[in-house]
Amino acid sequence: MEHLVSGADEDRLRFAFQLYDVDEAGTINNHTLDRLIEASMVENDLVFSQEQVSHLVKALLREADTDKNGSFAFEEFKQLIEVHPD
Ligand SMILES: [Ca+2]
Repeated sequence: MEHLVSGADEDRLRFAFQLYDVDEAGTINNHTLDRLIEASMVENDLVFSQEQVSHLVKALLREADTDKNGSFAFEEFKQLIEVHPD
């Protein structure tokens, strides 16, 4: 399976990434990802416990943190969004 991101989508992704890259370190850490997931759940009227969110974040990190440094670089973030387009 090949996932292609159009130029517009990539721009949107980069914008979203920069929004969450609050310390402008070029990476999104697991705490930021916690908040990101909670926010997207509220948008979708889902209620998960803190523990469930934390499990989900760990699972996402396992899946997409390809260099295993505990945070998402843009390329890793992009891969994550392509795998989970919602
Ligand atoms: Ca990483």
